[in-house]
Amino acid sequence: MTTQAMDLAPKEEHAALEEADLQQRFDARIDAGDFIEAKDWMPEHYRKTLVRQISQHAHSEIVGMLPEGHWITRAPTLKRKAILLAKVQDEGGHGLYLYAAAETLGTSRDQMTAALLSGQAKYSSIFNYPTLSWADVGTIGWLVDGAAIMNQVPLTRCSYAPYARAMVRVCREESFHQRQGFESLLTMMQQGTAAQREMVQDAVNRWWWPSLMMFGPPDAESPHSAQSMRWGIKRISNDALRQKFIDACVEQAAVLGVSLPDPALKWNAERGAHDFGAIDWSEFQRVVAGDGPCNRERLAARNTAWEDGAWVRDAAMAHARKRENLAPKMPATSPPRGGASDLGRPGVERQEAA
Ligand code: FAQ
Repeated sequence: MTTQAMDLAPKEEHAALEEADLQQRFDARIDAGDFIEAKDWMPEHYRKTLVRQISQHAHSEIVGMLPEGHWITRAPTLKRKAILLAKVQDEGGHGLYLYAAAETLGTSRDQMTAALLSGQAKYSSIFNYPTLSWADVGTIGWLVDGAAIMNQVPLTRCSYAPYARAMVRVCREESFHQRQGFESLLTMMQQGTAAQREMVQDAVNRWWWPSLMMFGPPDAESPHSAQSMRWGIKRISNDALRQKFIDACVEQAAVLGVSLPDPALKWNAERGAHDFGAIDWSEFQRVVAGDGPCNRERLAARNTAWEDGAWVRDAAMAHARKRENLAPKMPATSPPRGGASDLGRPGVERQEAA
């Protein structure tokens, strides 16, 4: 061993001991059900897992605006249009809270946006299906928002506090989204024509199976579940949430007067839950891999929106620069603040805004 290596060895040993101590304390906090804040020490794998899940979630909210957005100019009444506008706007807001939560972990919104626009990032498979009729809007509210709530309520107790806090508000709004969808379908089923009732049934037939896929692969094939459950990021497994969702929907479908497109769906008294048919996981894999009915269309729409918004970002950056030049010069104690941080091109670092 060289003299230099001998000098380094105790330092490395010390760092390793310190890391082990931090890891032990982190594990103890997780075991005690404590929340972890952004400033707290956390293992790198925990941080990466959160960025992966939260950014995918944020992208889902943003891409999720597209299928319903298509119907804003086609809504049948002023009331339905106002509700739909508010809902789509809420989804945009959810995306922003979630990007902000992911940013607390050290990944910039520009990096996340770049990953989405290049097709590298995942977002929920459900938003790669088309909205063919007005009944699809109500069905998305009922089933897609319903599945989202089922999955997201446990996330309000997620061990990472900024994500958990964001989810509290998101869930309140998703609850309104689910109710408006159910009420829209109920109106069509109870007061509509035979053609409208058929339209609802057709929409439910098309959205049922993709909604079940929203919960992710079966537990036995989910690579991340075990570790995420250990860390208290996920509180309930993919399969358990899927089952809860199915059980809730059976009762709601009966109230609506629609059937669910699964001949194997049957109450199992022994299990105290419904049995259901096989999910086509090959379809799920295809959609997640980019080959669903609308993947290309969705990505193209997001890229066009990004390009069309360039002038807004440029104008906001120019405004921020102007304000900075006008502001009385203060000794710099912290980096300059102001909306400009989120306004650069994806992948371009922030110095531009300063
Ligand atoms: N689609 O090992 P797991 C909404 C990926 S928001 C695409 O089980 P994990 C609101 C997964 O990412 C809907 N990919 O992974 C709304 C992973 O890929 P990776 C979104 C999926 O993370 C309503 C791989 O498969 N909600 O609807 C899907 O432990 C109406 C292995 O899977 C959330 O994101 C899928 N369905 O569990 C907006 C909630 N499922 O990273 C507009 C938060 C799995 O290895 C209109 N996220 N994958 O490349 C979660 O709870 C979890 O991330 C899961 C997946 C449960 C989605």
